[in-house]
Amino acid sequence: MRSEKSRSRRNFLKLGGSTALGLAAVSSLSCQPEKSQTENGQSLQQLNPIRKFPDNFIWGTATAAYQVEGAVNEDGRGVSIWDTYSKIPGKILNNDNGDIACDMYHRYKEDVLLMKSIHAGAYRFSISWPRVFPNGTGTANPKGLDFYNNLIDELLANGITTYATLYHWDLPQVLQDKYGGWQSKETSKAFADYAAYITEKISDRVKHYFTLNEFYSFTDLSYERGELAPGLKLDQKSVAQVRHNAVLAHGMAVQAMRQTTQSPIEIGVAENIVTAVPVIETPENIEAAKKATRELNAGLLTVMMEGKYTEHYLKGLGVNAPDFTDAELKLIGSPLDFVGINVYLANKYVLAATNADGYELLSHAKNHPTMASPWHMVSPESMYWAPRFVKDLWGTNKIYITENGCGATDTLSDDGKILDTDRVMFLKNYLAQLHRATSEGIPVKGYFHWSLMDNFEWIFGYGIRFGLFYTDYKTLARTPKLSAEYFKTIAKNNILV
Ligand code: GBH
Repeated sequence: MRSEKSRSRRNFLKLGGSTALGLAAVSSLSCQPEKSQTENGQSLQQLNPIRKFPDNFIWGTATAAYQVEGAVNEDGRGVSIWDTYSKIPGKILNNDNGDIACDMYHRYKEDVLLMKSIHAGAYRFSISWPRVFPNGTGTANPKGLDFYNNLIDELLANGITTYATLYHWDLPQVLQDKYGGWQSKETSKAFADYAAYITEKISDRVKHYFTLNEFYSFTDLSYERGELAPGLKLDQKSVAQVRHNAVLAHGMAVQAMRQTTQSPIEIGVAENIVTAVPVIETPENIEAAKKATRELNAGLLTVMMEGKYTEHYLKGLGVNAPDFTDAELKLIGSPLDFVGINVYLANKYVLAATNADGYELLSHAKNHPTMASPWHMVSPESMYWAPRFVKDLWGTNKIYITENGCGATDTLSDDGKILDTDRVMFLKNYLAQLHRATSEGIPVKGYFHWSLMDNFEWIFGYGIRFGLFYTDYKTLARTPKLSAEYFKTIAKNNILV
């Protein structure tokens, strides 16, 4: 423990030694860089008043339980489908798994200080369902909850607002074995019970909740394409049912949480919205892209916002449409307090068309640039159009960007720095579009960077890094990257730089 600490401190010193990179990663070293930052901050505000974000805009970071916690066999945690899946040879790059990950389970106090050092005012973390309910349902494991209680207390003591995600893909294995996971409404019910339990226990301190994260990933990619846990390749009808059971879980949870909360809370979703972007911003193309965005999300975000499936969606599925009732649709459309969207890219570019749909979807050109993840098309405009269409389509008055960031194979320079100019470039461009949105009055209230630190990147294992902090997976030391300094400058001054 002690040697870990001094190791990370040494790394910090290397980076912090230069005034330009004066990051206060460790509180005891914070005095000097803080001062120059404040002066710097004032001049920034004077120079660029027009670049300010709205007052009280929230700058936070995000992680997910299986990707950072490690400690998979501790304190009574049950097995999740990701424990199982990551152990199947060949599924994960280098056969990596989340057994240790960033070991945040033991290092959360240090990590809260990292957040503080970059002026992150909020933290979006996920709760591991099998830590709290090792068997998915039934008797809770108090030690599992203790970890989150401690984390929450530590965050609040450091002035960091807590945003809890209840499901970030780590389904209890028991529910997969017993019910086929999301193939059954039993899993939806179990999720609602688990969610109700969590709000009952932590709503005295946690006021913001996201039900489930990125439906498409844990439905289609997991049950149809077999790319993510549990790695199934089911038929269309079964997958449509999986999607339906997932949004049903969301709706049931919203209702259940409102019943058990101890005090007023805000509930939303954290969805990887499929974003259609007008390739040329004419009124016709904008209208077409808005229409396309509604249809491209029909089975997930759209039904959660509207409480009904679009005709286009049901027609497209035909006999493969899911089984559902009106009462279920009503639950699925339960009113939310905000909408969270993960924004990484423009999934499609759009032109207006005279066909029946009214739009034409363009795929990315062959040489469209990507970041290190092969799926990650560089498309900063998505950061404007995604929240704009959420507002225009559904009249949402509170939106959070629950994730944005990019992967890289960051390497350390000889003197121990991580000068991730690629990530800084990425952020500058995306945040400029976010600023465009807020300055037009699109009600984005906060931004959570994915991720606080490098972590287990699902099938890419530890091979692709998304952090503002570099994780040394041998020593588990965390070192701020150049992008951490960039984030800090923005978060501290609430201004686009
Ligand atoms: C998020 O997914 C996740 O919430 C987070 O856990 C993850 O670490 C982070 O982003 C970075 O990946 O079939 O070609 O589309 C981002 C959106 C959607 C990206 C599914 C990967 C699969 C590849 N993800 N996509 S593809």
